[in-house]
Amino acid sequence: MRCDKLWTNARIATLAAPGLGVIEDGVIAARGGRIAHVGRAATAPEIDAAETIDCAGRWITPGLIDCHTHLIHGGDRAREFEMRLEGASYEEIARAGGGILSSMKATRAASEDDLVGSALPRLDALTAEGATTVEVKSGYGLSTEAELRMLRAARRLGEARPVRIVTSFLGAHALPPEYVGNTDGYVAMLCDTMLPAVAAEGLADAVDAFCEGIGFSPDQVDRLFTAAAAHGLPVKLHAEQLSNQHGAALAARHRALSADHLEYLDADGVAAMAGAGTVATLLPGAYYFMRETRQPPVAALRAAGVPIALATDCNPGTAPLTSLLLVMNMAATLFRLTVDECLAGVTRNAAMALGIGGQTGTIAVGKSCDLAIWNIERPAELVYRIGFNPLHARVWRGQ
Ligand code: DI6
Ligand code: FE
Repeated sequence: MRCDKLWTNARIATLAAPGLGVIEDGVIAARGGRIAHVGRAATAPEIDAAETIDCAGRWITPGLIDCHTHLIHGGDRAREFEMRLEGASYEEIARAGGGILSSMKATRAASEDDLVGSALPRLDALTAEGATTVEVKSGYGLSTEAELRMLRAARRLGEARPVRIVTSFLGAHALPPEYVGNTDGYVAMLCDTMLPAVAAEGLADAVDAFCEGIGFSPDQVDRLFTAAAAHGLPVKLHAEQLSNQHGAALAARHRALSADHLEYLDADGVAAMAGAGTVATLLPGAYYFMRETRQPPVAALRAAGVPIALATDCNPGTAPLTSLLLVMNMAATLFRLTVDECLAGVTRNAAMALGIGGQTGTIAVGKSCDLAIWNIERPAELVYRIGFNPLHARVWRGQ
């Protein structure tokens, strides 16, 4: 067979079979940006490659996927972090005009170029650790014009760098000041004006919301999700982060791609997610940064066969984090995920959480040739080390 590129002498964690789907002494061939062959060298067909890369025994995993970020935002909240260290709570800061609303002000004041420019270093930090797909949410604009600007900036990230950007419209992130006392009015505007404008420009790949006592109620989210379906857009939800609003079950009723956070998820929510094939996206960086103590029900998710994804939640308020390697270590240390679960969480299951499991997330014939090549002796090292980056090379769409 003919191909563009051939990687030889590799140890491969394909994530395409139970466990890590390991192939010792493996080869991967790419043609037209897709994987044309993967398997053991001993049983490989004759391959005529334009370029051959000897991996010298290095490990190859699927390119990593960060399936939940708020990468685009104006400003930062380092001062609020200091206030929290001095004893103020997240809620107190929010009530004093800080929190999501302070990021909203900075985001509204930023041009599209500003938003792209400030997000690129964060994106570069993720890709420097092998990320080949990154989800980016809106949600700090909270007006039609500013939400569109955020999503256009997000799309531009994917033109500025060799990485797949998947966008989520998170207009239902917080109540903007213009609608104080009128949350239902804001939700109606989301459904009738903002979402149609976003959909008309093709700026969102999914619709997300923050279902919480301090966010939007299940009823309000239900209205938004019904409108999303009318536009043919899949949904996902920030659910059960600070309290149990039964948001995950609501998300499952709407066949959500994922429900995210889930510290307060109950047994009914787990069962609903299992029944709907909704991925559980855990965000240990936010749990750590907010010094949460309530753990997501990992054992129940496992027992029910709910796929678990992991992501940074990169955002200025609760997770100023741009390392999927650190996320894996946190998931193992704080939530007791296994090494295999951590790796599946930032590859195969993260792709499912974005609805692109058929395109990427495992090393299998026909998928996009998205790879991370590592200077490690065993996969556990990717989860074990803290603050050390063993990436040797990153391949996106065969390049
Ligand atoms: N949950 C979170 O933890 C973040 N957003 C959300 O819906 C917080 C975002 C922020 O504080 O800026
Ligand atoms: Fe989030």
